[in-house]
Amino acid sequence: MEQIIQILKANQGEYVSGEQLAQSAGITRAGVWKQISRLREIGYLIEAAPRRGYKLLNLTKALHPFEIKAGLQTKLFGQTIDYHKETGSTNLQARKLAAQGATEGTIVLAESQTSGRGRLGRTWSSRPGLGLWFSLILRPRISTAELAVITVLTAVTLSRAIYRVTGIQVQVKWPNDLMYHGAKLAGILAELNGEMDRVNYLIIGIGLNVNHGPADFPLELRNKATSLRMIKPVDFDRKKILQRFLEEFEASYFGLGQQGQIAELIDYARQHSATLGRQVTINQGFGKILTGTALDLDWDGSLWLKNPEGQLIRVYSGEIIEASVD
Ligand code: BT5
Repeated sequence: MEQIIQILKANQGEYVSGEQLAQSAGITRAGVWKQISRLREIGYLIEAAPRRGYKLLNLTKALHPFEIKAGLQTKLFGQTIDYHKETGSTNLQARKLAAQGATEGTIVLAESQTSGRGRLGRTWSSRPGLGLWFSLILRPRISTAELAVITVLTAVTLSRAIYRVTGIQVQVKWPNDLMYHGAKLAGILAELNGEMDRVNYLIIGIGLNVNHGPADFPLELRNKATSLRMIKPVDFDRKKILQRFLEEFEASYFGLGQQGQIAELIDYARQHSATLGRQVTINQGFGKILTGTALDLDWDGSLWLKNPEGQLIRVYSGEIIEASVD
């Protein structure tokens, strides 16, 4: 199928005969017809005319692995893609693949999730074709104490990719949401398999709302969620955002050991923070609630909070349940 679409793409807008396609792909003409039907199912607009052959009129908007891999400038990330038109949760599927030995950099990608997951058992709304719903398999050679940096790295590289493709500058809400003027644009779900001092694998799940209109969100999210298209009225190419993210992510991830790399990521998160300088309430689970002013991010991604008694507290995990609005 890949070969057929490549030939049609190289001749987009022109007819290519069935004979020529069959010869180039080393299959029969009936085989060509079958593949054309499959490509149409995926969403490519292909015209067929007797005696003239096939003409590609329009590319698919679907996130087909060979569309993603074409032109992707990475060594590892996204070079293996497990693609689903629909799945329960890409994080669950990625965990399954990682447990079976999938290599680092493998991604699981879906057009739609029927039970997309957030943190703490919450759900993630993942409407078909409108967003990027995917999970990365990582096998970082660091201790579990250092993992918070990878969440920062994910949020920062996703923000950068969004900026480079769309020109939209988003804010990073500690520890792992991307926001635009108080509305949630993207969420990150990191799930670990390992022991205290060793990581077997880490799954980083990312949900980014791309081409939603307000009515595409469930009612309860309508004043809390946003999409790139709601920020800037453009039909964005999800493939480009994903490719750019994979490139940014890979460069930063492999640069983690280099001096200055982490500081640079933390600096970006500081500069584009939706949290710092604000009065916040943080739920750490098990009934532990902290309040105070968010002062700064430390080198490992932890948050410095000044509580009402004036004490400085370093917070390693939790989630902000309230934040004052400017
Ligand atoms: C997160 O959880 O923000 C992490 C979301 C990660 C989703 C990705 S999609 C690919 C991968 N596979 C999965 O199954 N999951 C990951 P949390 O901080 O718990 O936020 C969840 C809350 O965000 C929900 O309770 C809603 O209030 C809100 N929410 C749900 N869907 C949303 C959406 N599409 N956009 C904005 N907010 C949403």
